[in-house]
Amino acid sequence: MDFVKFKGDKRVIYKRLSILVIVCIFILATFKLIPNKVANASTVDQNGSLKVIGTELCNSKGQPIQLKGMSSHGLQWYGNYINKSSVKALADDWGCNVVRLAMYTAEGGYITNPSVKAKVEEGIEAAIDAGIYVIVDWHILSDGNPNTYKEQAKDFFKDIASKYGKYPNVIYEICNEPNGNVTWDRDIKPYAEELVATIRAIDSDNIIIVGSGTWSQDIHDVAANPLKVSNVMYSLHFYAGTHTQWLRDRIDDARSKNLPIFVTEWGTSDASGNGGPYLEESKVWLDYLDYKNISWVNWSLCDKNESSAALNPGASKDGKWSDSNLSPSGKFVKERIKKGQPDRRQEDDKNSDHNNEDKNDQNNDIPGDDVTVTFDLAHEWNDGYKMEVVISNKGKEPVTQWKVKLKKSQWDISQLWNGTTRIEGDYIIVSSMDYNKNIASNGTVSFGFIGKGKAVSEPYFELVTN
Ligand code: DCB
Repeated sequence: MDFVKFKGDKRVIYKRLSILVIVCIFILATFKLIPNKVANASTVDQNGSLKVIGTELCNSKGQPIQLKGMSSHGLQWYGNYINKSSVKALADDWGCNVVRLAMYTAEGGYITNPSVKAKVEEGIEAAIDAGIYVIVDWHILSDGNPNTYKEQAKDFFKDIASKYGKYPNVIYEICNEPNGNVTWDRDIKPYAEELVATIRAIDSDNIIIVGSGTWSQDIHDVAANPLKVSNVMYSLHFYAGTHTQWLRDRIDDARSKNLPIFVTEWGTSDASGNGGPYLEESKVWLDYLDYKNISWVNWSLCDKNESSAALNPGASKDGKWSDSNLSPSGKFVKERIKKGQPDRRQEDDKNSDHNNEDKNDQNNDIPGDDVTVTFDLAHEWNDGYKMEVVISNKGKEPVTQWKVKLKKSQWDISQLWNGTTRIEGDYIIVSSMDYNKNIASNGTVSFGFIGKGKAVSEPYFELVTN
């Protein structure tokens, strides 16, 4: 047999092959064609340019994304806590996918001390290096009317957009907290229109976030008269000791009017930045924001002796913080950021028995078919959950279109992505989008949704392909 004859030469062939392999490795290594370590794809590598679809902040594929991270304190005071190594620690150790750079205009900030802009640029570059999103915050506060320094704001954002607008990382926040005798219709909206036009002349698509009256709580005024531009969101700020259910209700109202909300600043303290920390109410707030998939950024990364500060006095500036360097607020917030990152789910699974893959995954093969549908409970809250549905084509032929039929009685879906839905009698029909209708042989696609209440453990479904 040919095979037996070949067997006689095998050792020689293996020897030659192994010499060849060694030579190849040597050449590849010499010319640095083999990376020392394959780096994990960063948040921004994975999600790219953000866009706003309806009320949702979405990644470049149109999937909703929730950003969570820390805000600096005033950079003129606590800028030392923003540098390459601290921002990398926020990304890697805390799981932050966003950082906010609070550049005060007044109180010794940019207007009298323009050199603080160098810190903003250092922070942007640190975020780009760490692969996370970065909010450039024009932090008006004691200067309650954004028009006070409008010309300076335009020049500032022109410069930032020219230098960094090409990076998907950058998000512009054009007026932190208007307050005092200012109204949306008369003061803030015209300011925002002018700033948006200024930024859009240079950067056509990065997200712009706009504040509202009463320290960015008056989103109802915005919902009644929003800007007519794309990729714009509106900030909502809260402090757990001061703002409670009534402000969450206001978010629900605004979202029902299609207003996209981003919590670019919140604290565990009262509205002064001190008092408390009110961790019970903070938990209610964060559960609510997770449930609604609303992005948030916590005030603040500094070691000031106030309860909203995440670090204890004297904590180092380089991000190497032990637990004893974290304040009660810092510990609570870090925990919540880590917990909420979907790419850390496997780690979390080890510590939680209710999130067990085997129990929650329903892998139901269709008899006589090579395409499977898997329901994966990605997250659970008290009164809701996030479900990922993966359709895998294990056959040799590509699938060119698919539909999944679900039972209406089993789900109370509040939002769904990567598919379109329609109701047919007792069923919800989820159909493919243009961009995910094809499933190659051995390929997968997925859609996902947020549901209210408890997820059923053995969902009914029917799959229709091609
Ligand atoms: C916001 C500001 C932020 C401020 C925090 C907490 O202000 F955006 O700059 O941070 O919320 O008040 C605090 C710092 C202090 C610092 C002070 C002044 O934590 O260390 O001394 O800024 O620079 C808000 C938010 C809400 C309300 C009031 C304020 N409110 N406020 O609802 O009444 O007056 O600053």
